[in-house]
Amino acid sequence: MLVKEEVGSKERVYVEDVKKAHGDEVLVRGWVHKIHDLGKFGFVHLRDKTGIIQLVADKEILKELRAEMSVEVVGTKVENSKALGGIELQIKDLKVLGKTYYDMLPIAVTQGKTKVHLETELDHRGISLRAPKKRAIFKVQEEIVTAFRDYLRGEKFSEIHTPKILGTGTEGGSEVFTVNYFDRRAFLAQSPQFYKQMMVGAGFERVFEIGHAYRAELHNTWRHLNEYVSLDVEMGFIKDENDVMDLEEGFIRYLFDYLRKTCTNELKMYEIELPEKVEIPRIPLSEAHKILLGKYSKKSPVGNIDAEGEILFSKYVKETYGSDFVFLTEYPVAKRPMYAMPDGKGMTRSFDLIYKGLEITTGGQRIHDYEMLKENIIKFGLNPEDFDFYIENFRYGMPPHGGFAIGLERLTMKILNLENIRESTLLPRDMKRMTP
Ligand code: AMO
Repeated sequence: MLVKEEVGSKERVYVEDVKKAHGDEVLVRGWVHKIHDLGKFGFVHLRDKTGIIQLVADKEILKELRAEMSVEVVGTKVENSKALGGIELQIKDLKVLGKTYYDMLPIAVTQGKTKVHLETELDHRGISLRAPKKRAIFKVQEEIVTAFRDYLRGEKFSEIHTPKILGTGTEGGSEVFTVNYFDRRAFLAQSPQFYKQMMVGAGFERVFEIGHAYRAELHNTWRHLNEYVSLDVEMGFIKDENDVMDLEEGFIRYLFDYLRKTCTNELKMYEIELPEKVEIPRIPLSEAHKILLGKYSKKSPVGNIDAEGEILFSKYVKETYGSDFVFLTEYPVAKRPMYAMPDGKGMTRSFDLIYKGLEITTGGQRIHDYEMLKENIIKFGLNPEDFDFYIENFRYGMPPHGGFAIGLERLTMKILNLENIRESTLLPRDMKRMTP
């Protein structure tokens, strides 16, 4: 009975479809999730990408099975109210597709929460991700990306793909990786900032990109990665930065509705109830500073807010407005990049979006006037010639424009209330990790 060459010529049925599949017999494929040996027979849980189903196996089959081997099974459907999903398969034929070679699994896949150190989990990603609760994180992440794409396409945005190897840094500062590019030095893109603006001017008007960004930050924290996925947006013909915030707020609403529909089980696993109503207050940074000082005796760095401030201010916003989100606006010129549009009062038309105590977005209106941009680059102590390719785009009628970027891993982490950004990163790159 065991290890037949050909189990059957039937078409494979995914676990979630077994109940509604035609006929009494079905063919399923997947991994041996759990084995419960009762002597004369036993129960085996089979896991595929859609779920887990109970199989009833006889003694002969049981003795051949090991946890996590991959198998193909033809079984007869039997209703059983005690089984997962109310149905089980009585094994008729079973074929081992992928053997196992281990003494002990490095991670217990069957536990809801793998009880190992995060680093061990990351060392063995190919097996740790098999745990349904870990897999769920990336189902949610996949749906965030889909929602982002669907929402923006619905708003007439075009998807673009820009280079990650650059001749100059984008965001400035020291947080840029250098790479050898033949006989020259090149940089890894810190963001698609210049290119997304360029494409607005190139007639695309509204663009978005889902791509990697690189930051040589010397921060080994729960919220920093050295390579992350940036959900970038740029739109032309805006009135001011409020149009950009309106767009992002619209996306968050769309996203939550979308996740409620597509990730019901995953959200349940993490006991997450996404709010039905999303209305995000917009508060100037200076006001946030006053509130932090008055209410929590918390001093903030000039022109910014630190990690502790973000957490405290989120608490205040939740209590006062009932919102998990807050836009902080009116950041000072000196604290924003040279492309940020000044408001004429020493501040910029830029903002951050804080979600449950963590910055997940920076955005704003950009300078679109050629002369003003050139002057600003000089004011920032930079050489306009180094940005020739960028500022050239501003000579030919660049419309007023603005945009934002969301860190995908940060957004995923906060939606699911995870503690460390590495949990919502498939294969994290941080100061210590370059494998797997
Ligand atoms: P900023 O540098 O603030 O802005 O980055 C935007 C968002 O990207 C995410 N992020 C990170 N996530 C994980 N690890 C990191 N080291 C990291 N650095 C940034 C955060 C952050 O809010 N060009 C502008 C965006 C714009 O104005 O359109 C920019 O890159 O979620």
